Amino acid sequence: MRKIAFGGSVLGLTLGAALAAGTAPGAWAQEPQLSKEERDRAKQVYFERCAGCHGVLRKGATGKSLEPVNTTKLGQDRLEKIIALGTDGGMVNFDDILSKQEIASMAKYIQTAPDVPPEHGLKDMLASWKLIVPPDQRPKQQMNKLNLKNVFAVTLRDSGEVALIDGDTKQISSIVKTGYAVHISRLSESGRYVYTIGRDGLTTLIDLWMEKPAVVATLKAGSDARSVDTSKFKGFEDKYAIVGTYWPPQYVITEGDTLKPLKVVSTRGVTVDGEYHPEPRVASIVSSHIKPEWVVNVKETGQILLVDYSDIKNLKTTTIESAKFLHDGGWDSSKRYFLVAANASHKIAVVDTKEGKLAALIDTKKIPHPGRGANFTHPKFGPVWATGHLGADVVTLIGTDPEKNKASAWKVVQELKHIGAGNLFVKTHPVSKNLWADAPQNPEKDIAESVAVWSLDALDKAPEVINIAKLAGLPETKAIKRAVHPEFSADGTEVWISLWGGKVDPSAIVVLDDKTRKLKAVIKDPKLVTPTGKFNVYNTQKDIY
Ligand code: DHE
Repeated sequence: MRKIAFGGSVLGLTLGAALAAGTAPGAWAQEPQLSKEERDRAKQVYFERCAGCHGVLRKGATGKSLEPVNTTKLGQDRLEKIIALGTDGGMVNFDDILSKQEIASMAKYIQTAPDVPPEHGLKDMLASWKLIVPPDQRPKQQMNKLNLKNVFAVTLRDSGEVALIDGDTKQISSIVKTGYAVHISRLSESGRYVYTIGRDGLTTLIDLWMEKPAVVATLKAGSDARSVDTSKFKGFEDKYAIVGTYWPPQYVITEGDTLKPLKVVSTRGVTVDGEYHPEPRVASIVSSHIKPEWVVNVKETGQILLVDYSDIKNLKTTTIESAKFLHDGGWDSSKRYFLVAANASHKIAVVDTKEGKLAALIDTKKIPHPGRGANFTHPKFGPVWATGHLGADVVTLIGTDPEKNKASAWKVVQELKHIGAGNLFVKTHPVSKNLWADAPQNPEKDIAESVAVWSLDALDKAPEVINIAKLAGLPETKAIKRAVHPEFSADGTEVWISLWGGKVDPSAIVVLDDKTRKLKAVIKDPKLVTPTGKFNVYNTQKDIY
């Protein structure tokens, strides 16, 4: 059975696929009954495992609709089987994570009306906001000896923490408590502050100038979130941050150095198909370097918002129609164009942020998943941006230079044969001659534990395949040690790759020399619990990828 798991939740082609197949009308003539305790537990499991793909209101996104009108047609037995065993459509099995009783409860729960979590407006945010160290009590200069440019903020997914690792010595300099199943970190324009977002909406501000970098403010921006960024345009450095939430569907603009919430904007509205959607979640957000603007990608509507933060009282927003469902993306090398995956449409949308217009909508192989993508100059086609795919075994190269390489611009110029489907992240660096791609969601252990490396000047040749788990020399465990998220050091000479095992299994970060592709270091520590994303301060600050 081919299964592509994503995020502990399922990559929704799952129950949805079965639903679309239209199985026999359900055994449940009326809503299944759950005790309060059973319902509370099921609600929690749904949030932790399912909502990411299927939506809080279960209207479907990357995963299809799980509304009772659909699920009751399948009936209890079939739902239990799907949840336990997964499907060929892409849903993972949950029989290794959930007990039989929990699976039965989940099957019942999704046949009942969805729970609607409370809204979370400015008043709630202000009540949750904690200013732990006010700006005037913070250091006036860097108080530690870290080479801040080369610090890595590492997501410790299942412990809800971020490890700050000194890239020069490979030592953990601090571990800070963040939100539940913490997702990404971004940097302020100055490189002083790290902003981290937890899946529970807890936003954490870390001051790297303190003797021991620590949390100086937190804000609960909602109950479900994935994205955060800062104001990077000249004159607005470190002034604002923006947090996008899945629930409630909205974004909040905050003060950059305190996280004090200033303005909340709903993203509820009409999809590119002209239909109202009650839960259009904020997916990726990037910050322009050429204008006082954020690019806010709204998943369910397929609308890309250019939010002008120069006057937040009179907020001006350009709404650009693209395709559903928007997920992750990054800048081209000129930082004028932003490329984002509309993953369920198998397309990449390109926004020209200088003109404030859609530049192109490009068809690709199944489920593009770029992370932020990778930029380099192709020997034949000029500047290109690369994306991998969850649903296909290729890395797609798209031309990004409409001025000097017009014939290649916004076209798929090459598809590199990858080691398998299930890629999440690709990466290169301006000084590197290599393109690195992972495949952590591939069902085959060997593939999921490996990365592929192409030489940029020999892209027609098969990539070198490196088994990262074997290199690390960790003890054998049942859980796959997914090799995930290549990230470069600030000088572009090293590639860091996480080995993401089970919560109680040993994990590690493996550091390779980019030029020789040989092992340089293995960072192991019992405190490194499920490391996934790694954000090098300088590369994240400057959007180098
Ligand atoms: Fe992510 C980025 C959403 C599962 C690791 N992830 C993003 C972004 C979004 C997103 C919207 C872009 C943020 C931005 O740029 O502003 N991710 C989701 C989900 O909805 C999903 C599918 C399911 C869920 O329930 O969360 C999901 N993501 C995962 C994982 O399971 C991963 C692999 C491991 C983990 O740590 O949870 C994971 N996502 C990441 C990483 C990035 C990311 C490392 C940042 C990539 C980068 O280089 O910028």
